[in-house]
Amino acid sequence: MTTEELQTLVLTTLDSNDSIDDTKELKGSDGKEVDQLALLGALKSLADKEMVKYNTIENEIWVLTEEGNEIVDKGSHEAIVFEAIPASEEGISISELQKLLGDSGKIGQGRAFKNKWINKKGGNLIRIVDSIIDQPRIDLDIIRSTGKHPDPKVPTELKKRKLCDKHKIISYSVTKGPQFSLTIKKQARDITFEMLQSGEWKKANFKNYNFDALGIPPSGGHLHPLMKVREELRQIFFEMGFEEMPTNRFVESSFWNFDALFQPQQHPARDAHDTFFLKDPAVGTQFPTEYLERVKKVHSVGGYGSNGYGYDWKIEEAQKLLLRTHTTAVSSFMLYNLAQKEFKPVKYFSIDRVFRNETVDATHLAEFNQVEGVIADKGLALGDLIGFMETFFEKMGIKKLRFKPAYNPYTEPSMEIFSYHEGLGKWVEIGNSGMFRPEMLEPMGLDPEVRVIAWGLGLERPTMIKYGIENIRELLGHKVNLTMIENNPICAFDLI
Ligand code: FB9
Repeated sequence: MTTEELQTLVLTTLDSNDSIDDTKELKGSDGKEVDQLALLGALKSLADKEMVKYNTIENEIWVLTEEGNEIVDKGSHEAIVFEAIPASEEGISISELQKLLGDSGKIGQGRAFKNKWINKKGGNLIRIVDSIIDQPRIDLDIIRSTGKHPDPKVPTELKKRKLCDKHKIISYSVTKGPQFSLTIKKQARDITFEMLQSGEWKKANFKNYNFDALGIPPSGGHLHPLMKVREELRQIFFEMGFEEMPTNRFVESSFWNFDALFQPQQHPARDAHDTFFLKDPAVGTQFPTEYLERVKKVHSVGGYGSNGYGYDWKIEEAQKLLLRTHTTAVSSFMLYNLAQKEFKPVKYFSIDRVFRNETVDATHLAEFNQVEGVIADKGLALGDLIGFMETFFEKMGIKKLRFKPAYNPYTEPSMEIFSYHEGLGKWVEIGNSGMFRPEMLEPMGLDPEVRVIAWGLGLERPTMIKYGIENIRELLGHKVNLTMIENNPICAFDLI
C-alpha cells in the first residue's frame, strides 16, 4: 500500500472509530495486516500536519524458526522416530531407521531415549511405551498461533533448541489531531514570491520545520587509499626524525636523475624505452659547472679511488629533460646542497610520483609512488642500513626481513629487501637499498668519511595489500570505484 493509501486508511478508520488502539488490527486493502514500517511514514507526515497523534506500542512475541514450523507441520524429531518404530517386539534396526529418517532420525533418537519412549534391544530400537504426546509440537503450535505460551518457560526452552525466537513487534495507537480531516491538505514548504504577491501566504498551511531532520550529510573530499598510506609513512619518517625532501618537480634533468647518481649515459634505463624524455623544453642548462666537470671526470676517467666507466661523457646527454624515474633524483640534488655547507648528519625522505615507460600490467603502471629514505653521516655502515630498515619496516607492521644482494648503478653494496607475508604465505619483495657510491658522493664535495645509506619501496604494493586490491587498475585510473575510496578505513599499519 502507498503512503497516500495508508494515510486514507488511517483517516477513514479514525473518522469511524475516533481512535485506533493498536494499528496491528488495521487490515489493508488485501485484507492482510498493514506493514507497520510503511505505516510509520504515513503517520509521521499526518502528525506533521497535526491531523493525527500517535504513540508507539512495543510488543515482544515469539516467532517460530523454520525448524519450529516444520515440527508443527510434521511433528518433532523424537515423535517421528517413535512413529517409525514398529510397535512389534523386534522393533527396527538402527541402520534401517537411519535409511528411513536421515539426520532427523539421529536427533529424534536421542530425545526419544531421554523421554523413555524407546530402548535398544540387540542391535534394534523398540518402543517401550504404547503412545506418546508430542509436547513440543503442541507447544510450538500454540506459540505459532498466539505469539506466546501460557507457561513463559516453554518458549525459552524451545529457543534453546533453535525452534523459536523472540521478536519485537512495533505498532501504534492513533488518535485524531487538532487539524484532523478526511482530506489531506497539501502543506506549503516555502513561502514563494507568488504567495507574497497574492497574499496567499496569509492563509496557507505551512509544513512544520523538522529541526530533528539530519539533513544531507555534507559530502567532503576523501583521501585516496594511496594518500592515506602515504600519510602513515610520512608520520613514520617524522617519528624517526627524518626531514621531507621537496618533490614537487616531476621534470628533472638527466644530470640529477642519472649522471649525478654515477649512472652511465649508455645505461639501458636511460633510453626512451624506459624513460619519458621531454620534447619541449627538451634540455636544461642550469648546472653547477664545477660539479658537472667533476661528474664528467668520474664517469669518463674515474677518481676518488674509482676507475670510472672510461667512456666519452657528453653534456648534451646530461642536459636532456625527463620525467624523473625515481625520487633518488631529488636525493642527489639534496646531497649536493648538503655538500655545499658545513657537513651535518641528515635524514631525508621522499614519497612522491615517479615515471617509467613500462608496459602496463596488473601491478605496474607508467608511474608509481616511490618511498625513499636517505641517511648521511660519518662512519655509517651496512649494519646501520639494515638496522634502520628493520626499525622502519617494523613500524609498517612488517617484521621478518631478508636481504638479497642486488645491483644499482648508484649504490654498492646494494640489497633487495624481502619480508615474509603471513597473509600471502610467501616472501614478498618489499624494496631495494644500498650505500651510495663514493663516485656519486665525493664529486659533490662530501667528505670521504661521510657515508650515505638509502632504501626505497613503492607505495602501491603495501596499499593494495592493505586494502586487499588485486589489480592496480582498481586502485588507480578511471575504473576505480569511488565508494571504495569513500568508505575505506583509515590506514593503520599494525593491521597489515
Ligand atoms: O614496494 C615494493 N614492494 C612492496 C613494498 C611493501 C609491501 O608491503 C606489504 C605489506 C607487506 C609490499 C610490497 N617493491 C618496490 C617491490 C616490488 O613491488 C617491485 O616489483 C616494484 N617496485 C617498484 C619499482 O618497480 C619498477 C617497488 C618499487 C620500487 C623499487 C625500488 C625502489 C623504490 C621503489 C628503490 C630504491 C632505492 C635503492 C637504493 C637507494 C635508494 C633507493
